[in-house]
Amino acid sequence: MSVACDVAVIAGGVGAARFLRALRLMDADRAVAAIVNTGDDTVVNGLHVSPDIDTVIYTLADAIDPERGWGLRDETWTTMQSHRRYFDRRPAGSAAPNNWFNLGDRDMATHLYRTARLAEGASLNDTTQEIAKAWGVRFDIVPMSDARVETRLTLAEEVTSPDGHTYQSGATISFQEYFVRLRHAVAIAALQFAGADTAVPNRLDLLSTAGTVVIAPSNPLVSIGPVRALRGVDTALAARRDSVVAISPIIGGAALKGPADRMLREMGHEATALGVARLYAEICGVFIIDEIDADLSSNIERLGMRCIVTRTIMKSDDTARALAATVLNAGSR
Ligand code: FO1
Repeated sequence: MSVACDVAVIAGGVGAARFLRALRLMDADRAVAAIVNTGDDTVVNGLHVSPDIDTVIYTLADAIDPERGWGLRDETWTTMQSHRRYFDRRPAGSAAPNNWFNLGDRDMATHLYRTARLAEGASLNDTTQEIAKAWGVRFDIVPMSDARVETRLTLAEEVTSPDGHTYQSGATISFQEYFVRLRHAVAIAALQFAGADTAVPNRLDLLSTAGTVVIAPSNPLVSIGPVRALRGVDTALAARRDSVVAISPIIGGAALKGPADRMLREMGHEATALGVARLYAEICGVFIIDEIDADLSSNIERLGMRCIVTRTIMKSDDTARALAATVLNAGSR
């Protein structure tokens, strides 16, 4: 069944979740769909974890831990602590509970539910709808595909993780090994989205029928990149380029959170709003940058994009609402 929406947001984790919350603050009745990256998904302790989906749902439910930006507020960690008894008993290479990816006691209920539903044959999309509704979220939260697409990173150097595991230069690892186990403190040489060439995107129709498409202020390479790698996504965006609005996740040459700036440089791009605009020029007609980057505006317009300069750091609810209003005004067709 296809239901049109006013706004479709291509989303990663924290930055996208905050922007979606801004849309909700502005107008809770607007029909909004978020197409969310699942390249970060992982199996931990046998449980299917979808970090970006859960960050979006928990944020929209006002249940997210605001400091960490992931997991639940007022969380407890009893199960995690109880795993410690077994850590030293695991044979090498065992996938039994690790001591570097933290699952809170309450958060775990979400992963148990998702894992059980997937095991009985439900799709990731249906399961996500059920979880979102259970948290009272009215926006349509859509995993980018029901098929497994795995973001993998090739290391540019040898590195030892804080828990003592050494990875050789040239090793290819999962996103969570890079992000959590290695705390993204290692240079990367290559990126791939395994499975993206055959995975069927969910709700591709939204990208054509939505009044406005927004590319959220998320990492352009590992949050937006996996969605764009799916067949038909870039073509659908390019066909309605003038009403696709992107918000730069790079402000003053740095990412607000996470390794996007370093990663851009390592992958041969400029770590500025202009560098991100270049990555989006074919698929996006309006590019929103922060006031601090106003001097980049004319170079961005030379790429054939309309550039809007405004406050993009959603420090207060008022700034968040104002950003959402600017984005929607700019992208309505
Ligand atoms: N991020 C961390 O830095 N450390 C963790 O132990 C961790 C656990 C975790 C559990 C569930 C979940 O939904 C997210 C979690 N994250 C953790 C965040 C997450 O891995 C990353 O922020 C995203 O993948 C990046 O978008």
